[in-house]
Amino acid sequence: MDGVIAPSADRVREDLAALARLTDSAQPGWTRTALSEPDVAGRESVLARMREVGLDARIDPAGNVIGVRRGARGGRMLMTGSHTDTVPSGGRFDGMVGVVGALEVVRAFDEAGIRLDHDLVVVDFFGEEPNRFGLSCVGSRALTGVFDTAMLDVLDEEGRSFGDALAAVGIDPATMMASTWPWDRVDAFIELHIEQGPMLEHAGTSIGLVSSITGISRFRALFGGRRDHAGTTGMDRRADAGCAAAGTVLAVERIARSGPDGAKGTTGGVTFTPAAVNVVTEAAEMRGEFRSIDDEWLRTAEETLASCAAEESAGRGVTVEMEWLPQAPRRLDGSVTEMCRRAVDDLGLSRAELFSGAEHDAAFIAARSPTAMLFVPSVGGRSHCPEEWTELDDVIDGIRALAESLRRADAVRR
Ligand code: HGY
Ligand code: MN
Ligand code: MN
Repeated sequence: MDGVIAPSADRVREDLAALARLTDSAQPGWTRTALSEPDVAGRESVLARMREVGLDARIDPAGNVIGVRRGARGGRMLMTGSHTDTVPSGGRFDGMVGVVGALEVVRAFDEAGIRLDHDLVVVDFFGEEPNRFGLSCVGSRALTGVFDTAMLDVLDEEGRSFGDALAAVGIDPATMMASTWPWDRVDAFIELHIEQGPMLEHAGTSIGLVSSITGISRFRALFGGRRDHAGTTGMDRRADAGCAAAGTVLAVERIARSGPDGAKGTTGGVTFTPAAVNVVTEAAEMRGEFRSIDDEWLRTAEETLASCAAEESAGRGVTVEMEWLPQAPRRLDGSVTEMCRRAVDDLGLSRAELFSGAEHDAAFIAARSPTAMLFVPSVGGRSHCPEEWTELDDVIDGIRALAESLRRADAVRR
């Protein structure tokens, strides 16, 4: 079956292109990082598009853009959407496909004369990617009531607090938590997203059904040494914070390589102070993460890294402090995923089941309401880079699968 809706490839192409134009042109690729001007413009443009397609739309106190298509019965809700912020120099599809896809589902439902019983809620979640303060999924954390207000005091490299950075883009940190959603009225959340890995393309498969979303343990390590002259201080008299950090970077790689299948470890940033070629490094800051769907392994990896960092530091007379921000792996809902599976089969699309090594707002929503995710293939498995690409036909198949899945979820009476 072709499905009863007919998404328009032209509209989807134009919506993706319109978002792609809102980028920080000083950087290569596509850059619309949370808290930046292009991100504000991006969310404003999504708000305008939501209104154009007839949604009752607003930006909530946590910066999420939320649009509602009223259902025939009301009261109960189905939710879909994703995010439109990007990593620095990222691509044009990560997150955008789920937001643009949701808007196209609304237009296609209207054209097909489909009115759901449920209210259909479309969300562009604020700040999904880790921001410069190290916090991701800000909007979905606030909507699900788990935003940690201690984060508001975290400082960026210029000494500005996250709370002030939010206020500068019109988000009042004092009222952010007022965004909490009535999750007991949401019967299903379904997020359409690009795979960001190679599996669907290798298998020649159209749709991925996501079983679980990875857990993540993010950390910040601060190494404290002593500033000295690089030419006159003997190698045995130094407290070089940079060397302790470098040893810890390699430990992250070693620990992840010896982890279970799918385990990952990455150091995403290291800064040395002073950054001067002829001064022994006094302080080093390192940020990184481990990922796995095995929560127990994540705890072990945290402990192992902490003892490696302590060892690298102690031998050099350096101090080390580590802060962890753990996020548990999340299994998605079996019955909503089953509805998606049937929808995909009825559409005659091929499918595979896989876990997500990428983080998603869906992991937070899944703690509150039944949640499923649909993936579409990423060319070459590339993502978080300018080369990130998904063929338009694959995006359209994903939109058809999303629409059919929502119709099935709508048919379940509560
Ligand atoms: O970092 C991630 O996994 C995601 O793409 N936000
Ligand atoms: Mn991403
Ligand atoms: Mn994403």
